[in-house]
Amino acid sequence: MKNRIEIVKSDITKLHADAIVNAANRTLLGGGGVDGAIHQAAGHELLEECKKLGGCYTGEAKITNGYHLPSKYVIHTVGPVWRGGDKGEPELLAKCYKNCMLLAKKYQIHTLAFPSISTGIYGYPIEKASVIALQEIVKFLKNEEIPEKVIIVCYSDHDYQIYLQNFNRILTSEKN
Ligand code: AR6
Repeated sequence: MKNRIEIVKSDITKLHADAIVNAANRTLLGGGGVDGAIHQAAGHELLEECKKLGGCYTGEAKITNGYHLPSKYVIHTVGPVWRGGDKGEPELLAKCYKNCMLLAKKYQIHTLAFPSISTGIYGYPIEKASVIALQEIVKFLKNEEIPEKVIIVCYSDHDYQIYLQNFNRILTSEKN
């Protein structure tokens, strides 16, 4: 598992992966944060394609081309807004990761890069969200060969350290 998951500190729009994931909103028509950065780097063609998709429910995912991005595809998913944690947020966040990986499998995407979904504007606490993200990715990769590799892209050093610590914790607990 250790060689199929990589945690990096980077700007996801610069990444050369087969697909990058966008933490979008239900309109799929762009926004701030990583969504804004992806639309800006991909160019207006991405918005044109997104307009045809009819939005996306929270926890679901839809795929488009990557246009001017170094990645071939963008998988758009809509994370839950944090409302205290007892409004289904953990299940919805887990669904985001799972549905993105199911699309990656369908499209034979070998390298898939995720940002930290919901932990920016949507306010999901990073400590809790990172555990869900990692557990869901580990669970999926255990049963599937594609995607071969998942890259988790952290934007801040703080987030990077939390993901690394929790990843090591999960790997250690798996060995025992
Ligand atoms: N590369 C990698 N990660 C990034 C980048 C980047 N270029 N830019 C920001 N992040 P957010 P959300 C990190 O707010 O919480 C949008 O308006 C950021 O530091 O982008 O799911 C959408 O349209 C944070 O760790 O997404 C929605 O309305 C993570 O990406 C709403 O925000 C997610 O933060 C979605 O909110």
